[in-house]
Amino acid sequence: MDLEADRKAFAEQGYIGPFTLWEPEEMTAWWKKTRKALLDPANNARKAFDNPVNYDRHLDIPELSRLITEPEIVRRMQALIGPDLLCWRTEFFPKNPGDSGTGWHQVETYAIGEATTGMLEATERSPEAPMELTAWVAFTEARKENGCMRVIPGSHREWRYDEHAPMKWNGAAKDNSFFGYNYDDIKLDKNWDPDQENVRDLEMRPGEFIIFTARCIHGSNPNTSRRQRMGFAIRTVPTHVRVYGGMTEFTEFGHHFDLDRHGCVLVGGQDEYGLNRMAEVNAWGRPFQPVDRLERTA
Ligand SMILES: O=C(O)CCC(=O)C(=O)O
Ligand SMILES: [Fe+2]
Repeated sequence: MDLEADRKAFAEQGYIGPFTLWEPEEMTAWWKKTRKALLDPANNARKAFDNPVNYDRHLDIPELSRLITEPEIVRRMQALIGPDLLCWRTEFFPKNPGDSGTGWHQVETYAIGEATTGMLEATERSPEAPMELTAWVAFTEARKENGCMRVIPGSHREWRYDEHAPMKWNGAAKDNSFFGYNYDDIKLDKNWDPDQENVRDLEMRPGEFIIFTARCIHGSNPNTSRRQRMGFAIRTVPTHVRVYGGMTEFTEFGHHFDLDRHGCVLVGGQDEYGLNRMAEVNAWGRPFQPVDRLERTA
């Protein structure tokens, strides 16, 4: 791991990678086994949310509980936004054959859709440093033809969208919308066209991952192939960020989410702030295993 090179690349591009977490055969076998857990009704009863989009299954599927603390991922994230890190959300991003691409978007506090206040609030702020990261792990092959991620390198330095302006959900993911929301509605300069920028496709083999700030404008290609693409997003914040402050529920993508059983997971370092409700163990009673604390670097 060359963390110094990572920091440099991240400052320039807003993302780093792809890196290899596991070899393709290993990931393919792991995912074949793990995906069954998604369908198991016993697991379903333990879900943190009753929702059709499978948020936060790391709280109830042991394989995913372990994945979020993989040192290959966490150590790289620590080098970018600090040693004390919480995982506040995970999400599956399937693209089935025929699915449209994910439209360009840019967020930071996760004020998505109708919401005008974010789900994340930094209590300590250095405007230069992003306050959130996502590791997007390829559970399957992700090629241009089956919907790999794409980014606009360097776009994290300039706001092109007003993330706190409300958007209407139109019920369907189509025409490069963001699962039914259209970020064109909240573009700051209506004449600016993301497709005219220097777009980079991030093709990955099964078992590879990237790390990015959601401030870096990103989306994905349509799946024009016959193979599913499956990505898994691990979202983290430093411990000084308040997650879901004061919220007990929210509505997103036409679905209702109850936060009763939500907890953040410490994935690295320690939590000296105590701002958030924490999940110490997964639904099977297994403690989460944060990676060793890294030395703070000046
Ligand atoms: O996988 C996709 O299509 C989009 C992923 C994304 O927007 C994210 O992880 O924040
Ligand atoms: Fe995103």
